[in-house]
Amino acid sequence: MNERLKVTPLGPYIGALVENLTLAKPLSDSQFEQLYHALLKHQVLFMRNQPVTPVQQRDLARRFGDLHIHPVYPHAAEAEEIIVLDTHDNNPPDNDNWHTDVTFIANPPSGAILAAKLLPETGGDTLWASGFAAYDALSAPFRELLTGLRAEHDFQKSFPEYKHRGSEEEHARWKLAVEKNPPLLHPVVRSHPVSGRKALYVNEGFTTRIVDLAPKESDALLGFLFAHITKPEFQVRWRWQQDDVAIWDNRVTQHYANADYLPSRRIMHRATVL
Ligand SMILES: O=C(O)CCC(=O)C(=O)O
Repeated sequence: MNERLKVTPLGPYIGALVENLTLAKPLSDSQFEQLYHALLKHQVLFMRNQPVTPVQQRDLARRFGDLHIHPVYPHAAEAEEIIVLDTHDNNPPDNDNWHTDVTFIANPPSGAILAAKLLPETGGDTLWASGFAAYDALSAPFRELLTGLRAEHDFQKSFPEYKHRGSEEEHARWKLAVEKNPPLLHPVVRSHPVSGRKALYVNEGFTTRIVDLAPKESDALLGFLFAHITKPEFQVRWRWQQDDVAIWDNRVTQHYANADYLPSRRIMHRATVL
């Protein structure tokens, strides 16, 4: 059997289409290794026509590492490691902001796997941006200015209290999550733990301030960095089809889920790898 994956880049900086594999079945070591290397290189991979059950998705994600269980998002009945993002008029999407997943913990997830389960007729695209490309595009003096700076990341910035008052149970879960996840610091520029390559590592979803600067300096710098990282040059945009799967390197990318499809419903399943 030919186990060579076909990997086609979708642009110069980020994103590739991967063909010739079936994610519902356990991957051989060779397939996994090719997939992993493609992920390191392209940062986000897309695969068409991959109907995976929550258990199959969880098992695939476990090949990459231990899995994170989200403190507030609901999960699939069959697997608590699979977040269900079921959005519609009564549960509007909340991922229409540029974010890196779960940077409110000390060791944020290394990656994630997202599967398209139910799609609107049109809209609902997702965009990813490369922190490598954004960093590389900065001038040398500006990179120097960023070196050593630390930024605060706060769970409540993306999960504010008013959105979690739907029921007493929901509010109690939110309060526990806030207690367990106080704001913490990450470097503004981080090095990829495998390649050592530097990437910009602030995201609008969770980053609140640069603690080494005066508040006005921090606001101005974050404003610039949030705008800079979302330049179209550093992005790839994916138009989902039913049963598409995306896998991304969460250490050096951020993403934005377009919320342009209401009142249609959209369901995505996410596994998050620590
Ligand atoms: O629904 C999507 O396309 C992306 C979901 C997302 O932003 C996330 O899982 O963090």
